[in-house]
Amino acid sequence: MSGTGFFGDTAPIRYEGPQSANPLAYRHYDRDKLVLGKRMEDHLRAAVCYWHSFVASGLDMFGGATLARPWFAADDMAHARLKADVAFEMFDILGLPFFTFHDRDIAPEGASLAESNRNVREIADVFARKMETRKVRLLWGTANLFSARRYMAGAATNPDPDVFAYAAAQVKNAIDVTHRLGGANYVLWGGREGYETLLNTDLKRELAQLGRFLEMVVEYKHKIGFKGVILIEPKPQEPTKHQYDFDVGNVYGFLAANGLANEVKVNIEVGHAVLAHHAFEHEVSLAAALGILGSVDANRNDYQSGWDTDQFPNNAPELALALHAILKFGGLGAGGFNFDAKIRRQSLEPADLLYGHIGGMDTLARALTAAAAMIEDGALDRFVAERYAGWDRGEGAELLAGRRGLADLAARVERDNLDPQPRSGRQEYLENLVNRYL
Ligand code: XLS
Ligand code: NI
Ligand code: NI
Repeated sequence: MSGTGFFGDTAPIRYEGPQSANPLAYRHYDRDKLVLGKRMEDHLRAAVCYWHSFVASGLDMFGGATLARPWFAADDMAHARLKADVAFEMFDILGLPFFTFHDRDIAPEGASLAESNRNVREIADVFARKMETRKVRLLWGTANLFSARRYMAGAATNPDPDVFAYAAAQVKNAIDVTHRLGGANYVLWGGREGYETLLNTDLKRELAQLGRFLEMVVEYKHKIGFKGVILIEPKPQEPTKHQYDFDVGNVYGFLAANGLANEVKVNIEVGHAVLAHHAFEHEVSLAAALGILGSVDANRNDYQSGWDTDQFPNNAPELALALHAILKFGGLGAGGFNFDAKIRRQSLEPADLLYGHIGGMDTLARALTAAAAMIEDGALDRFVAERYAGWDRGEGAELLAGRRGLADLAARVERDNLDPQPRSGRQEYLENLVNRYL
């Protein structure tokens, strides 16, 4: 036993293959295995998130904390350091290449924002020292602009410009820290950027405020030379009734309206797609088509509950189509798969944190393998390519290029007595085909 002893004498998790019955081994995640010529680790770029693993206490609407953690004893810097020690011990055990955090996850709030920001920077120094001797890197940092009472009516979209200013000061510090730690991205999730009722809300103003805030973030990123990607994380509701960053399509419209579609991408969360009544692969494919696919928050939702249950992914067939879309797009680039997932409140043991991540990794690895088989076989992509082949040549291509107008088409259809014949979409055939790769 070494370090804090929180995980006892647990050795680093290794790949043991699908036959292994060891619950503390990867059965499918084989980090160096080449998939389509690239290491699994480099495809998935998986991250442990700080908030669910080291901050969440098991509390829900009907009951308090269930998880006992030594660093919950006091909300001070000493306990924040202990929390960091345990976090890095878990990164070592899991051997995943990245982590993510909110400013408020890592350090206690002080008596003023200056003190809070100082606390965050101090723990970031602790991280930086730990990262010197390790391979683990920061996938993204973010600021918590939703928990504190001051943000109850929004951060950037607050009716009070002082709250906007306070949020800006908090975000500046979080970007500085992310930059200093070499973060690959910076995330903005607008948990309170929305409204409860139009009776007290000036929606048009709030949208303008949100646009200006984002513009300031992009300006600042360039000013300090931060090379990471700015990501918006869409979510339709919860905590607010109506959230402005509803889904990928909404975020794209907002970015385009503010001239930021080339500057900002999206971090798509599986459970948020579900809350927006979309399939996850729809959100991924739409973002890829619009050129704003950035990163993924990997989790799953309970389909009956109607809220964001943030469970670890454990259904590979369900994720395979999204992985297929990501592979077709050429991968996530600077993005990755962040486990925005928490163990259940009855999962009391430290090992439960490991089981959640191990299962999540194996699920992603299986989905990746199936998606790679889809790509290698090519039958799915060929079917779609053939279905649209008419647009690649002749009049289809001329049309898209803008060289035909309504009158030209009307003349041709009448002249040739055109009578298009529908062709089967073959959904069942394709569904069966997908099942062969799983
Ligand atoms: C909440 C969001 C949050 C973001 C980071 O639903 O998923 O955890 O990922 O602020
Ligand atoms: Ni998330
Ligand atoms: Ni979420």
